[in-house]
Amino acid sequence: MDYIGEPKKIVVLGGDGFVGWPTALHLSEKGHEVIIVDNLSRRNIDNELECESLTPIQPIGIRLKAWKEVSGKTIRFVRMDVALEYDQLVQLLAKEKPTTVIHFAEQRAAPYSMKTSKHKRYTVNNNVNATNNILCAIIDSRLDIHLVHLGTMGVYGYNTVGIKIPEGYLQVDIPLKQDEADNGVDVAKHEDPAASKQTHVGMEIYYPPRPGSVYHMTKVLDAQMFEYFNRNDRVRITDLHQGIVWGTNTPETAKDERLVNRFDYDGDYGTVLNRLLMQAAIGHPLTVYGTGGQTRAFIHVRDSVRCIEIAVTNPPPADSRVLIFNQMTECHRVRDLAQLVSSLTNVPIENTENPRNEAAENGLDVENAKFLALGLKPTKLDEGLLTEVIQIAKKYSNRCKLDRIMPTSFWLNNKQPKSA
Ligand code: NAD
Ligand code: USQ
Repeated sequence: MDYIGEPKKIVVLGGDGFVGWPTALHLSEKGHEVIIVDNLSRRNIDNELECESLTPIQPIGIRLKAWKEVSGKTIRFVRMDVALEYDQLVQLLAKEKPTTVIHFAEQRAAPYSMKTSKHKRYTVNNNVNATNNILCAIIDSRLDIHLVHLGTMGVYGYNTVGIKIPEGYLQVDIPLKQDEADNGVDVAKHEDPAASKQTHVGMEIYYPPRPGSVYHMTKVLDAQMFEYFNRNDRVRITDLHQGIVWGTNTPETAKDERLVNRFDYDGDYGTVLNRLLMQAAIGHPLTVYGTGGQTRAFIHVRDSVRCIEIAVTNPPPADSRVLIFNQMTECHRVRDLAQLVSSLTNVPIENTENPRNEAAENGLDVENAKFLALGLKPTKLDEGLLTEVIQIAKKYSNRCKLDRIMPTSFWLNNKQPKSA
């Protein structure tokens, strides 16, 4: 179904990446005008790590040519470093006058962000500057641009709380101490003096952040910048706190081999479910860190692009605070996923020492009512979809570098290699 209504003009920052590329195609398919901006740093990190996407991704020029051939639609590409090339960014916005900017342009791997001080500093510099630049550029452009940012569920942290994680904001009710209540303003004229004073202060605050890596910390800093620039400059912002994305292809990337999406499987960029499925495909023992008691939120890449489309077509009103969605469809414990994959494939599980500094076990329950209310039909993890990813991994298994599967980044200094 094509998008009905006013088509948007959308700049996709980071549109050559794992989520950005299928999103750009999906929005183009729906009739929106799309311009990809990317510095291709992710492709350079492939060179640094000596490990490429399992699927053979084409150079951006070939990708865009293939899309034109397949769909008849044009996506333009601008090579630019959003964290460093501020003037070019302002000029781009002034020239193109987009209705929407989607911001994927960050270093997104938690393990990579913990590798060495160099990687920590790169991740903070790149991510925080990119976000600061895009916010300032929107303000400098004097255009009413809607910024849609990919945040992460990881801003909330993974300590068991016992409540459903709300969508960004938490209602709190703070009891006043006796002296605060005594000095407080009369809330009502009442014969009983004790009852006439305010005893509690209610407010809505950002859910307390508790990032679990330097990468996740940059997303907390992003959220703080959004709060400020939205309050001070009235920038319209949607922040999407996304869970772990799994799967590879979407209906658009599956249209032509040259459009195939990334499939990261290495210890830095491979995320857990795709890693387990790929390991199953080649018969490698399934790498469960620690007890596998970590519970995380997940979303299939097809739903991820749909959620972003929903966010783009439902901007917050002009005077709205930052609109925050939890972009996930289901929660799973790592060991349950491993058991499921193992039972489908007979590949054994191997519990390895956890390279991360994280709770061995945690519960997680997440609110995602906003996307459901706006029409998201969740793609739930099922055997068919798991098998589909295993088939893709099998198809390209000759490209797998076995020595890139085990983790090489550690959260604590005493585990880092000496050369770091
Ligand atoms: P990715 O690394 O595949 O893509 C990011 C893209 O941004 C790359 O193409 C990279 O070259 C580009 N980029 C990075 N810094 C840039 C800069 N300074 N200037 C211009 N381009 C730059 O990552 P992804 O998996 O597609 O993730 C996209 C976004 O979604 C990230 O912000 C990430 O934090 C968020 N996210 C991803 C997941 C996931 O599971 N993949 C889950 C939750 C949130
Ligand atoms: N894990 C294993 N075995 C593995 C890989 C990971 O047990 O082989 C465990 C980890 O210890 C962790 C969990 O699986 O407890 C998730 O790890 P992950 O690498 O799949 O996800 P994470 O590092 O959190 O990062 C990914 C994306 C990031 C995004 C985040 C969403 O790379 O960009 O922000 O998922 S979330 O996890 O909800 O914060």
